[in-house]
Amino acid sequence: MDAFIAGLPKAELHLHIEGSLEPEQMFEFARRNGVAIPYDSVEAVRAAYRFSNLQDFLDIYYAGADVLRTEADFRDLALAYFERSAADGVRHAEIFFDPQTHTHRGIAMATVVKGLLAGMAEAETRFGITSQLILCFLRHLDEEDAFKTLAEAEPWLDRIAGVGLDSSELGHPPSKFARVFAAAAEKGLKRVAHAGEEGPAAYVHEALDLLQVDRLDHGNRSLDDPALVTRLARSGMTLTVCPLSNVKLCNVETIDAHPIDRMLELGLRATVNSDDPAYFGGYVGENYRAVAYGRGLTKQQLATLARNSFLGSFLPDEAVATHL
Ligand code: ES4
Ligand code: ZN
Repeated sequence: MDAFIAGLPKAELHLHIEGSLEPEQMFEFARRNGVAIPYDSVEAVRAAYRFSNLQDFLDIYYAGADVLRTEADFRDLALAYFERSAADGVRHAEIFFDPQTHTHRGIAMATVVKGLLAGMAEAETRFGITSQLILCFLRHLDEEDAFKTLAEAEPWLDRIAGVGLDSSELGHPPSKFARVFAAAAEKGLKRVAHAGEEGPAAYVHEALDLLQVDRLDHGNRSLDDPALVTRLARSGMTLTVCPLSNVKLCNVETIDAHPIDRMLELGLRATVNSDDPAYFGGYVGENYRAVAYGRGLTKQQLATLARNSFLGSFLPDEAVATHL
């Protein structure tokens, strides 16, 4: 089964590059940048990764990102992610980055984007893995800050595939960003949003109706609303599901109770992704293995999940066809 999973060509559609910062790399970047970190050892960092909800995790994740200072840091971070993912059979990745996490501490948009683009180019040459960038707005910040971020990204928009929405979901509904997403659409950008991770099915409706999303990140809570499930299935909407993340953030009790196969049975175009692999216990291969064993998935179901990842990607149809 492990060999079958590793051999499946996959796309990863839900990955926060800042969430791929491994503790070892955190120490390395801290040392080379002269930044202090509140941990004595790699083991102490890993021990701190126990979360009871999304906010618990976000507090630690934003603190960890403080070691990222230079273009080289962002390049090395991305390259390490692509190397691990390529080993898991990932052929294409559409990666999120959170510019506001960096611009708010004085790191320029150019530093972040140039570093990530350099890592992406090098990964394509070295590992044959293609990739695209998705700029995420932090939803706990206001609309004005999101507009400012979109303006700062203007010089790079021809190299950014789309915009997304992440961070603290409860209390920050998609409606708060309807105008920013409309502006992004006018610039020809794709749109995705985290919705129905901790928030209610109503937030998924808003993401569809007010943000006009091309893809839904998580979307688990859609299962509470049968009419919404029918709508998502009929429209062929892709859900970027993150099994180990769901368990770590206590949105699903155990991996054995994960609804990934129920989603497939309901006709939803579900995919398997790692979200924040350094924090949640594994890269995309580990997520496939977790649901394969936890839910007893068949090879056919696993192949459907992998196929869905290309169908739901932002690759042009001709490129999708080469992966199927
Ligand atoms: C995130 Cl798991 C998750 N949810 C929302 N926002 C995020 N940013 C990074 N990981
Ligand atoms: Zn996420």
